[in-house]
Amino acid sequence: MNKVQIREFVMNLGVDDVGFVAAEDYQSPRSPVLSTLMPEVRSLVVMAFRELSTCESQSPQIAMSGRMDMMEFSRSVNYRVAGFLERAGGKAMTVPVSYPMEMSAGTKGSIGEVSLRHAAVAAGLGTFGRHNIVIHPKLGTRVIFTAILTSLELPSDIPIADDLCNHCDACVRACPVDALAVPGRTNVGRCLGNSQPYGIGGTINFWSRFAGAGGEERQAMLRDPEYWKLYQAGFIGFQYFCFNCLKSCPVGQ
Ligand code: B12
Repeated sequence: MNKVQIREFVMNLGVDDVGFVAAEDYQSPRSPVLSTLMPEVRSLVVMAFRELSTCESQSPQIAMSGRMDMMEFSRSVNYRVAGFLERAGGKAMTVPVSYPMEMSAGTKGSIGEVSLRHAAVAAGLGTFGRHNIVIHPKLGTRVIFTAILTSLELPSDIPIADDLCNHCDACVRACPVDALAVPGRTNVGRCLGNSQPYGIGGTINFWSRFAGAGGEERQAMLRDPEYWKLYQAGFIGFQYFCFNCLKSCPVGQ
């Protein structure tokens, strides 16, 4: 099984782009070592999915629904590509868009098992932009990644040497909480508070107040839209209320 055959299979599924990285060329200092996830890993197949125009909607419901459509498609693609690699004699393990993630005080729920940005850059699928996310040469910033870890030996694609960011700072200005003020470092706390108001922080805050509230106040809290939004986020998974740095980027649009 070679890269050309895998590429053909992946692209025929409707994926927007695919790249390859030998395990030794994947470097993400803060992420787990790949062999702790899969001792036999030799390479990664990294796939790029175009984010729909839904990300432009003022309605957070429509915006997140488009992301969920893409995530559902990417899960099915991950499973099918992993099956293809396993039928070819390799072992394969899928890496999701974002969750499940390790949730602990140590990582604060902000470190994935595999850093898909680092994998994408190493696979020649893009370069880091001023917004600290990856810009793809054709799709621009409107791109989401998944990956498959495999025991098949696949050589790395050539990383992109050009800087794909035009340094217009549109993303910096578009961030409502100034989380991109320092180049090369997203202020995670600020970004999280704004983009996932009903995530772990919002949930802890709500239930802490609930624990200290009296009977009537509790009744009122459960009838408040704040609780209804927490309830919805609870079964949706991570629910993003901000796509600004992604949608404001003019590259490729
Ligand atoms: C946790 C997480 C978050 C957290 C924390 C982010 C963080 N610190 O990494 C929060 C909630 C803040 C977040 C926000 C967003 N996220 Co997010 N997130 C993730 C997730 C699940 C894990 C990231 C991780 O492991 N980080 C920990 C380590 C790897 O990061 P780090 O080393 O601290 O970060 C370094 C890089 O940014 C790097 N870096 C920055 N610039 C440069 C330049 C060069 C040259 C180099 C080499 C490195 C480099 O250095 C940073 C500091 O060390 C990934 C999915 C995944 N499994 O990778 C998606 C992911 C990174 N998120 C993504 C997106 C789209 C978003 C948001 C736009 C939200 C949204 N609506 O979707 C915002 C963007 C915020 C921003 N502009 O930074 C996409 C990015 C796609 C892309 N085009 O790059 C990913 C890859 C999901 C996916 N499957 O595609 N995210």
